[in-house]
Amino acid sequence: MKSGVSEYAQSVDQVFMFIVAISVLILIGVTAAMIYFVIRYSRKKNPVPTQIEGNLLLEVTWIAIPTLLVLSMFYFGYTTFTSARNIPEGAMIVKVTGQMWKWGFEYENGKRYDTLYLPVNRPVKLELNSLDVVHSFYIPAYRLKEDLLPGKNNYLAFIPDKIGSYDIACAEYCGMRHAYMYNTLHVISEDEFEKWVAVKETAAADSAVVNNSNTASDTTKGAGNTESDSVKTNNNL
Ligand SMILES: [Cu+2]
Repeated sequence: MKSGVSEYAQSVDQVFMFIVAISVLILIGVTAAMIYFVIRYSRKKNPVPTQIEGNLLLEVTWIAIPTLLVLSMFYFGYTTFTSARNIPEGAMIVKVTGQMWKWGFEYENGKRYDTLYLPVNRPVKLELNSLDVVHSFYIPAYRLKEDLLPGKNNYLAFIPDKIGSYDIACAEYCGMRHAYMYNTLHVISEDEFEKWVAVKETAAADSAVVNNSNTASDTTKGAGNTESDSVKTNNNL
């Protein structure tokens, strides 16, 4: 597994490894006990079975240990999860719109674009909305995923702390071209971002967000999105 890029992603990985480790230990323990009992208490070695009832120590042990294990998984999972729900102070807001089958991004100054650009180390809150069906905004490298539901405001908060380009995918089956609903998150330096966000973009943005009625022509446009994005981007930077 490739390690995550942000602090949050690393804690998600740690929770994941913690749960895997517990599961592996349980698997080994249960399998070993099972093999031991099968051999030790086979008909040959133990022809007359004994019925054991009311062993308090055994009962307390098998209630206490699994309860503690499950609670510890919940604790680590929950504390990590809340860090993606707490909006850091001074977070920049970007409105993310999902529609069949593309993403649109709108910045605080009204600039709209069809690719996500974020300045490194600045906290961001992504406000997620869908124009049609349920989509799911997913950035694997940041271990972030949240559903977009029509008529409901959802959000994600995080700090993009490493410059680079990362995949964005739709993680909820949303129709015929769901598999093509990819995009890119570009984390760039603060200077570059200021320059980029100052350039008013209209054409790309409008086609990315506004059009909702023309599903048929969207399909053909959707296929070329990524290429034209990168060309436009280079011009702007
Ligand atoms: Cu989708």
